[in-house]
Amino acid sequence: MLRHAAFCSLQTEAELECIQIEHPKFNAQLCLQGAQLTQFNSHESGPLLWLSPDAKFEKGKSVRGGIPICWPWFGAVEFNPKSVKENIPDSQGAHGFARNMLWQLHYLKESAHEVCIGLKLGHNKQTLEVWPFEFELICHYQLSNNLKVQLECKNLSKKDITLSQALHTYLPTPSIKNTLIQGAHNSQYIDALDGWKQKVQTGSVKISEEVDRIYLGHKNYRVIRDGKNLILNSNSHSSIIWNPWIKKSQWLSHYPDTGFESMLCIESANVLDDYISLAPGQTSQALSLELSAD
Ligand code: TA6
Repeated sequence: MLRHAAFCSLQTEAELECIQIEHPKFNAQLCLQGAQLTQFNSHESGPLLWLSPDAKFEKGKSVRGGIPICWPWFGAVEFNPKSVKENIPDSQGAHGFARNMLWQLHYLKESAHEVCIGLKLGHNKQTLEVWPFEFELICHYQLSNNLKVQLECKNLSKKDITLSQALHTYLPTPSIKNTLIQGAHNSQYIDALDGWKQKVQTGSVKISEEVDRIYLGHKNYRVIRDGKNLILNSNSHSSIIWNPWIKKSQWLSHYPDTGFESMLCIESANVLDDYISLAPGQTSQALSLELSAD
């Protein structure tokens, strides 16, 4: 498919194969590992994603930045509802296996207006050892001046499956101190840094310390920052806002000590009571996000 593509080519970045896209409206980098969009630069609005300056492109490890796909569980296994975690060995790390595995190119459609790329991951010996279900996972990217992502799963098993998931989006900001996140006023959230207490958000979210919060209910966010604002719309009924701040920045992998000053994560998710259940043969309503600037 790529051999005859007008805007896309396969490039090797360290240990990983990535699709490099040079389109009249944007350029982007999409790694086959994890189906991870690592870079997206709109010619109209500038970069819409943050990639760590210390990012490493290593086999079997998610790249620090862009949009890691957390699936079929989000966060630490023990963080999940019983029906999700009962199928996962405790030894497993955070955020599932999909972001560390090699996906296949499923389709590619190019036009002067946009590039649509689909990537697919299916069950295999490795996944079945960790998660005893047959599945087909497809991630659809629709890239133009802005970006749309849709993640859908088909249950190929003969039994119900339950899962949690997130599009773990890293967003750039010129200065975290001058950044406000609108869209969660009066919403309940779980504070992962304060004993998982349930709290209520008053006004915009400001980041002046480590923040790791799971917001409950459907949210669309506007990130007010120096320069163009970012708009992140999603169809999920849970979302996470995260910034590691000073202390955690010093031990996070492939992340500079000052990284917290120029990024934040807003993660479109289906977690806690918003987890996904699929009957045999059922396809999930896609977890979708649309990211733009204005
Ligand atoms: O989404 C927030 C979070 O769960 C944080 O607690 C932090 O661990 C972050 O994800 C990054 O996780 P990672 O495994 O990619 O380093």
